[in-house]
Amino acid sequence: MKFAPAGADHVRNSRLRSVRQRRNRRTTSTIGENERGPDVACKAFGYCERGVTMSAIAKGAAVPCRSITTEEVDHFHEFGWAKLQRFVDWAYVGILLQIARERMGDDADSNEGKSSGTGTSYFNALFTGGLAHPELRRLIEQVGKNAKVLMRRRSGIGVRYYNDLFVPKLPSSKTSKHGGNGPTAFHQDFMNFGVDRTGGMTWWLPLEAYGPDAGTMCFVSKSHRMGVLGDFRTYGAGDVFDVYPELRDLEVTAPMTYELGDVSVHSHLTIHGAGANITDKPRWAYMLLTQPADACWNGAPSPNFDSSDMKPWQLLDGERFPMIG
Ligand SMILES: O=C(O)CCC(=O)C(=O)O
Repeated sequence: MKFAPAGADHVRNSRLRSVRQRRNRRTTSTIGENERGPDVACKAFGYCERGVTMSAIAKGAAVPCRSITTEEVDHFHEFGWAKLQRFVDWAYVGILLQIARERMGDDADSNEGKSSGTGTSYFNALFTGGLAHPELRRLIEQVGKNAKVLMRRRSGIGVRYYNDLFVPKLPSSKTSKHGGNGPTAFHQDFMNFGVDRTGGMTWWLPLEAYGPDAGTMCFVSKSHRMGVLGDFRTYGAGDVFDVYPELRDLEVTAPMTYELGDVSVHSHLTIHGAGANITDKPRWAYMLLTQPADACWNGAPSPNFDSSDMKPWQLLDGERFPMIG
């Protein structure tokens, strides 16, 4: 699927330049934490300024993604992860890729900032602010409904938005401004998120078809049953297998092959990793993270949200963490 007509690179580049210039003119306070809400975020992320994105959206499909099946739910609970084939509509995948390129450049390395708190060699992470984008929000809410089904809480507890990010992995053969051009060491996400309970999950959407050469996800099946295994920053030069060799008794999947629209979803307790991207192009991906609706802040600072006005054990709620399922 093509979203930029042939020969339109200069148009895209000049658009990227003008978005950058506009962003440079803003002071930090104009997009600061005091100003919240979709309109402010929409301005901050520049979505309202991008007519081309909106016209691509207008051509998009009515339903961003399909519903998860019972077999997929069972697989997720058994193994801690599931691959959902043809889950997202191709038009939406294209929209995401276009937005990602506009924000990060065609090389996925031309963004001005890097979202903190992410492994520097893993990917060049940039928070997307998707709640502020009407069409992305539709995808987020549709995924949220599926996340509730997938979480399968007997009390019927729903799901909240936690974060969404672009996570391109840059080619390992090239130098990069933002890092993000190495392998993703095997790790568990849970300790990174400042929450008091499990049920969180990451929906990982590749924005093109990719195989192992691009550095795709691998999962340690059933590792979600092994409890909390520490934060990856404490492993030094090694990974979670060095600290918990018993994980070697479990099956590690081969790196996934994703066709366009395929997605994987993993529990925040599931150990996962990815190889380096040995192709000469960025491996574009988008991640949406969800949490159970009753998740509370555990009091530990998290690089994923601003807790300066929060009290330990308060519910993660409000506009920052809206219900999506
Ligand atoms: O994109 C990757 O390589 C890894 C993603 C990841 O580590 C995560 O979903 O927590």
